[in-house]
Amino acid sequence: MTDLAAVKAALKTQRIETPSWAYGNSGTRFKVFAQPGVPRTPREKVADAAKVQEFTGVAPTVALHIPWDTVDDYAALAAYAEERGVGLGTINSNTFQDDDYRLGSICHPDAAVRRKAVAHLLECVDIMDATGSRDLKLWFADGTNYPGQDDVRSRQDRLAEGLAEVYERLGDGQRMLLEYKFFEPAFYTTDVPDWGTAYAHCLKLGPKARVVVDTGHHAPGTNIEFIVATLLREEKLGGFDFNSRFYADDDLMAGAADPFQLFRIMYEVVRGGGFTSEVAFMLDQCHNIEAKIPAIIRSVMNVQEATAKALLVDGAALAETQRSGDVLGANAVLMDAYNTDVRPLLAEVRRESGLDPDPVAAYARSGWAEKVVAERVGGRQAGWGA
Ligand code: PSV
Ligand code: MN
Repeated sequence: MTDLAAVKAALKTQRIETPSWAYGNSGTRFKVFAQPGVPRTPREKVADAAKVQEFTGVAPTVALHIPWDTVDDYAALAAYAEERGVGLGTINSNTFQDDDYRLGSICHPDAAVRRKAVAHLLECVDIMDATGSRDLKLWFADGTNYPGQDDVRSRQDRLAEGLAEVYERLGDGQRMLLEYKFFEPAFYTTDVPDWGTAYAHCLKLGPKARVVVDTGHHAPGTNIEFIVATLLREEKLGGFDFNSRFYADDDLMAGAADPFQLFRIMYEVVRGGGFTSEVAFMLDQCHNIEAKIPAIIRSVMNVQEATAKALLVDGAALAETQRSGDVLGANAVLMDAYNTDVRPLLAEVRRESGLDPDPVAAYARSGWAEKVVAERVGGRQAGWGA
């Protein structure tokens, strides 16, 4: 028997961070589609993120991406966010959109380029000081396209050296989250391709360095929940970038492609004691063809649904079936939780939190979409500018 009151209480403490770039225009390498009403400034992105928070109640922070969200005064941006009812969250670095980075950033063969990349990362920590952000999220596009192009081992040495310099700069309470991705944009070797590489670097760096699992960054068929369980056990799971994939790094809505996988991941999180603020639950998505704010609200709800199901797993019954070697019984305990329709439970949780039970409908009724389409005219819409 699961304690419903405890499940509800846990769901009320959940926090899911949304990414500023998900509010801007995005696309593929073939085309970035513009949508009316899309933010033109970091403030407008923050205003949209505040709407997601207003209707879901569990998305109180928005992650920034530097330089896409560069402003003159970060304290002022933080104050504006607070006024709107959200906070500024993780700072994401960008060492992949400059011509100098053609052969890599902190792994580049030229020390001058490496210095430039490290300087950017240090600047991101300065920004964290100003915004009060806890986490610096690092994803490196570094790698090679052809065998022999560069020395794979030396690139690891350069990576370690660059990371160590940034690690030293972290203040009390600040963390470095190292993200891995198995390929793209590099097609032969990637310098941080998997959790093992990220873990090895984080382990050497120290307790402030942790691994971030982007659910879209694995080869097809990878058992992501096993990685999650292992990283949690090693106290090295820093957070998630949730999104869905059918093929590669598709950046679709979390829980859209494989809700069962998301449930299995959340089960390991709950099981491993990771359902705490120590693990950052973030979205990393792009809404290329669908309306952005409702898609982000839907994604937040999908994560909530997977979490609710994970919390509903009857731990005692599972332990007993596992202990007695009851293979089918154990599987049934897990599937019972997964097959539960948790939408009424979440509607209740929302009602009890003073929210509309249907965040998507409430947002649609709010008129925000029409308002921003009318008001955000002129200027240059935000986009990832690929
Ligand atoms: C690129 O794959 C990526 O999606 C990474 O996952 C980062 O987290 C994100 O871009 C923002 O830089
Ligand atoms: Mn990511």
